[in-house]
Amino acid sequence: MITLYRFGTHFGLHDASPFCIKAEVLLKIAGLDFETDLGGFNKAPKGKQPYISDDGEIVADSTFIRLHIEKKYGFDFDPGLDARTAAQAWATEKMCEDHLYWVIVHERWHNDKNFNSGPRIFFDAAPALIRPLVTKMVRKQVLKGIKAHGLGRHSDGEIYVLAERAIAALAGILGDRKYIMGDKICGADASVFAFVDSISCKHFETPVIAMVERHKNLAAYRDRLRGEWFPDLD
Ligand SMILES: N[C@@H](CCC(=O)N[C@@H](CS)C(=O)NCC(=O)O)C(=O)O
Repeated sequence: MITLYRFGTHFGLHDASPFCIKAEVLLKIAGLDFETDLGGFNKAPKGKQPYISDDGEIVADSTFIRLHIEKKYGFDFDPGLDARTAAQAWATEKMCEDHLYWVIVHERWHNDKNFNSGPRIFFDAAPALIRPLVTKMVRKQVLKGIKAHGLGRHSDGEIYVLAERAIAALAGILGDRKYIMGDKICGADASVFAFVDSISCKHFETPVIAMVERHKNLAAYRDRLRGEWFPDLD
């Protein structure tokens, strides 16, 4: 049996973490049975979620989860894609994960209003006496991480310029296709869906939402895939 360790449903998203949404969608695309555990963060081998336990074998990181599924179950996440399209699929998902991800983190953790209505809830379980200190410390660490990546060194305006280009690139790649690389679903769809859904989450106040909504094809793709994979969400 496979157990997927993730954070949980928050902010109207299937998971607060786009990587956890991606991992779950990968398991669903592959048609594997799995159960979910929302209490495994303190045992996460890389200090991050998602990770899975597959009959006791621990695999951490959404991309290594994909590689594990490919290897152990012989599942092809790039069905029928030629080498160039498969390469584009990989580059597209990594743009989401290594670039757009940091826009999401910035919008949720840097902006006070969004932080207070969002990530602050992660600290509700901390003892009241130390909660403010822990919250402040972790927030500071996360903001340091955005700076270390590089995105956090830009002004808000500059970050939005970059976000807009990346979102336009996704919409351009999608065009009038059903899925990101064609008429068949592929591994990159798990990532593109997860990041587009997360970055346009209406729980938060950010101009990035309008950037997604302007691209009717991308917004429709997000809504359709959300309905397919997470029909129980609002
Ligand atoms: N490369 C990892 C990234 C996972 C990741 O960044 N997870 C974040 C949530 S979005 C996390 O667990 N953060 C907790 C922490 O850093 O303390 C993957 O693809 O799974």
